[in-house]
Amino acid sequence: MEIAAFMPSAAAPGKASALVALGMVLLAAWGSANAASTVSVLDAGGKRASSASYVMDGSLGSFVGSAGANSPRVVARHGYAGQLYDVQSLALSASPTNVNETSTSQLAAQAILDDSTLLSLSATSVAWTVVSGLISSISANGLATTTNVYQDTGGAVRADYQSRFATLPLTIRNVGNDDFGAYARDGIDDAWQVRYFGLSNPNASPLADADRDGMDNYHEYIADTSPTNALSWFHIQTASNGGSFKVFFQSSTNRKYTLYGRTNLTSGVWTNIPSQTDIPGSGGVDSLTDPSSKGAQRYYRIGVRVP
Ligand SMILES: [Ca+2]
Ligand SMILES: [Ca+2]
Ligand SMILES: [Ca+2]
Repeated sequence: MEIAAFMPSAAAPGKASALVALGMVLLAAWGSANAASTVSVLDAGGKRASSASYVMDGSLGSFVGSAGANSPRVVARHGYAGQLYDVQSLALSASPTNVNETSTSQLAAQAILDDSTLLSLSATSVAWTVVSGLISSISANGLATTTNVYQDTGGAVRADYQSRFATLPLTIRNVGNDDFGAYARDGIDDAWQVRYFGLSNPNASPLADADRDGMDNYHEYIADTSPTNALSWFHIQTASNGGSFKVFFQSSTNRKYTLYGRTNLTSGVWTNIPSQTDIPGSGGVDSLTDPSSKGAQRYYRIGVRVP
């Protein structure tokens, strides 16, 4: 913002007084090579100058006054011991607005006054409430505390001051994947449990086999198969030996697969095939191939890993 300095015309004092006595005085525009002002009007009392761009109160023998610009609307006051105002609305802020789960954010409120100036409010003078989201509390001094979430989650807080209120959205960031409510610390990604079982369902526990397909929830999670569809469970669908062994399975794009083999079904060490290790799934029926298996008797299994 720029506030132009006001310079009365260079008339002699006696002449200026005579002009003021006539009422409104039109002052000529002033300018230089670096600055210019629109035409200013001086009121009858000789204390206020205004133009299309600004208003400026002068004073005679005291220290109070105000100056302002029209666009953007800003008013500054100087020298007043206090002022009367009306609160038109509230402006809220938070630091940070993207707050981690089980962390805090400091809320703040400003009153927007009838002359468009801002008045910072102490947080304790404002009544804070939670509108929505996993915000466990807001202290009297405006410190909001978030709870665990299973994914990035929106929330909102509200501030009431006098007869005005405002709301502010916050984002609660998911930091840990296994810390949400009844699903915390059970080895399964909470978002996966909520996706299949809702927010708090005993059927989501790792040892439960909700769809009774013989594979419990923990292993369905590792394989990224559906724990609520008995036709969905991880297994080798087919195998072929067209010169070398190839095994087929339904894959997930969120998992990686490794082919293990050995020559005896009941004994020996399962050894991974180096070229068939940690292969990303395509989401369709994939296959892994043992290139060294030609003519040999071999047994296979597939390992699944959560990246
Ligand atoms: Ca979490
Ligand atoms: Ca969990
Ligand atoms: Ca299943």
